[in-house]
Amino acid sequence: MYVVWHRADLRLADHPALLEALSQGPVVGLVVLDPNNLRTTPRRRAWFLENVRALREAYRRRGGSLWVLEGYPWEKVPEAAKRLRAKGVYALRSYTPYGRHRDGRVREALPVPLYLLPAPHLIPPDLPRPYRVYTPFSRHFQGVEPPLPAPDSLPQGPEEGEVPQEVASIPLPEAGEEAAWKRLQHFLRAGLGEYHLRRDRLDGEGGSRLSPYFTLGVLSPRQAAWEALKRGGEGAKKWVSELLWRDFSYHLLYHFPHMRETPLDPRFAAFPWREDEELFQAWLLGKTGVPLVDAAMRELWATGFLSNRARMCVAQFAVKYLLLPWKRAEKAFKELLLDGDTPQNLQGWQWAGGLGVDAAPYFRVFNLVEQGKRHDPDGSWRRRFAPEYPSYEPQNPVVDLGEARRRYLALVAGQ
Ligand code: FAD
Ligand code: IRF
Repeated sequence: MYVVWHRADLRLADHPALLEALSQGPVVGLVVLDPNNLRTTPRRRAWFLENVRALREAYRRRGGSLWVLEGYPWEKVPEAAKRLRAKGVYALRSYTPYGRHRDGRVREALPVPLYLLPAPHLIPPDLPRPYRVYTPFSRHFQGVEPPLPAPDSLPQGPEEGEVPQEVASIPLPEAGEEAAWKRLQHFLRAGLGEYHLRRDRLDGEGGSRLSPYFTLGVLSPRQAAWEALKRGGEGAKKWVSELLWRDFSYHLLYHFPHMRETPLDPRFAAFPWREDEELFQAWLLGKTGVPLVDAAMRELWATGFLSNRARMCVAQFAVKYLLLPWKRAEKAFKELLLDGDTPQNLQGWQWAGGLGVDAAPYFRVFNLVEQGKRHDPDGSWRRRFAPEYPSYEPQNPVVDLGEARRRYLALVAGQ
């Protein structure tokens, strides 16, 4: 008997560890509900748990079983292995600081081997040479291998543990691999061809909205890139380059774990961030008087999702216009996102905030009125989430945009 331990890979298809374990003998799946991961907002807990439930159903439909245990992995994985008399535990390698720490502790506590197989990234995040700039990193992409099939049937085994119920307070997308696959197919048909032309829309309708699935590994980037490149064209090329940004995020955090606390650009290490609670709350709750920012933050609260363009704008506003403590803003933002992911969110904040990711020039400060007009030309997105504003012009804003911009530029010039 072998254990297949699922973490951020809540799927049966394109799962190298599951197939490898099956080639060795019968398997039982395992998810450990880890308090270190689940200390988060109800919406995010619910999204994770609903996908665990869907994975259990997928195991059952193929005749197999998924154990769900609650506790610290270095206690629960050995417990499962012992009770099942497993000869080994298989999982996909994790590249995040906590994931690596956890896996080290589990390996020490396990009396049987822990086999960690490479997860299907498009570029392995652990490339030995560290890159801080995206383009040279992305050149390591050498085409995509075909994804692995899901097993047709799974060996019968005992089942253990319940998946707790959690109330999300916002509507969630449909959980599970089938739902992710349906959304992928819809995007390939309706969105991929014009992706490069429509991806900047503030309403996010130019993108796939697959990020909540990628974050939990309900869909693998290899499955997505394989299907997109099969269709080909400008849109597919651009879309795969965005999937490579995801791997770039994992690469950055793997090589520079300190970016969790400090900007990659050392000039910002001692930046005079403003600890102003009122300003922070105005930003977080979408009450800044800047229509684009307010529409975006309210959409985030209401839906758990935001387009890439809107994320860039609100992160820039927090960092460059309000000089809010970037780390606190980054964390609060992540807790509201269904796709909130440590490497991608850190990369996004440090990139949009000009804090040292890639070659994003610090002096580039978005004009938030122009951004609104350009990327939501008919104003329908703004009206949906911030209907009190007749246009993208600020109304009693918490800062004067022109002054704040000059203040920021003067501050960075002096660093
Ligand atoms: P699509 O446009 O369909 O792109 C396909 C996939 O590529 C996405 O699902 C995502 O996995 C990946 N991707 C796209 N753009 C990026 C990017 N700029 N960086 C890294 N990966 C990317 N994405 C997250 O998944 N989790 C986060 O916590 C997160 N935080 C962000 C914070 C900021 C400040 C910024 C600027 C970006 C952040 N992103 C994050 C990246 C990006 O905004 C989202 O992945 C994207 O908007 C999701 O929509 P989609 O699935 O329709 O993307
Ligand atoms: N992984 C687990 O193994 N156990 C859990 O309880 C997890 N809960 C999560 C909750 C949310 C909102 C997200 C992700 C998880 N994950 C859990 C996946 C982790 O990201 C993954 O285990 C990673 O390797 C460790 I979003 O940080």
